[in-house]
Amino acid sequence: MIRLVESMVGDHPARCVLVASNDPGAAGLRRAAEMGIPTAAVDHRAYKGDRAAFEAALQAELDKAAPDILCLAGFMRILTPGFVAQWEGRMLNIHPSLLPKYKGLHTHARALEAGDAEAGCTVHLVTAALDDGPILGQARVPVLPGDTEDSLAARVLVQEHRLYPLVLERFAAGDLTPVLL
Ligand code: NHR
Repeated sequence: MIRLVESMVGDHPARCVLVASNDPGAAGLRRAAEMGIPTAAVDHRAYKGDRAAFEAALQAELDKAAPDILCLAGFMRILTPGFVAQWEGRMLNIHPSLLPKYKGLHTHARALEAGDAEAGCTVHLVTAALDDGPILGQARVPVLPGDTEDSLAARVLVQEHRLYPLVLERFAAGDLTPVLL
């Protein structure tokens, strides 16, 4: 969850004001806390399939932190149209495929199964339709002989860590033209 700042501090126009997860054991919560960044854990399992109730609890945490931009990363709960509408145009996701290829789950297995020569990741705006929003950036990697799901995922992850901050930097400055790595 990101807040824009009036003037650049360091080398990035955005500041992280909250790290939130549906998994109380997520490593990112611990790392954020170590860095002094506020955290929130909203465990979806407590809401037993009631997505709207889960999202209301999440929204309450977001209201407290008042971010300008949400960045989903490894967030695996499909969001309802009502929640998406609250944040539309201000919510980004990074997805581990070269969209529009392989929306949804098991992207690396599907790329290997198809015999693709290239894989990668995409940052896109989140809309009600899954992995379907406007593309803000993509990074490509080769698929190598002998690749497994894990080896390909690891190669893509290196690029995810390059791509997301770059896209966010441009998005925060109002630039929606795609970043291609
Ligand atoms: N919500 C909306 N409305 N639109 C998008 O584009 C979204 C979204 C929520 C998450 C991330 C996406 C990904 O990058 C994302 C994009 C979860 C699933 C899924 O099927 C699919 C895509 C993504 C995230 N989730 C199952 C569910 O029932 C649970 C799967 C599991 O727990 O393993 O929510 O990959």
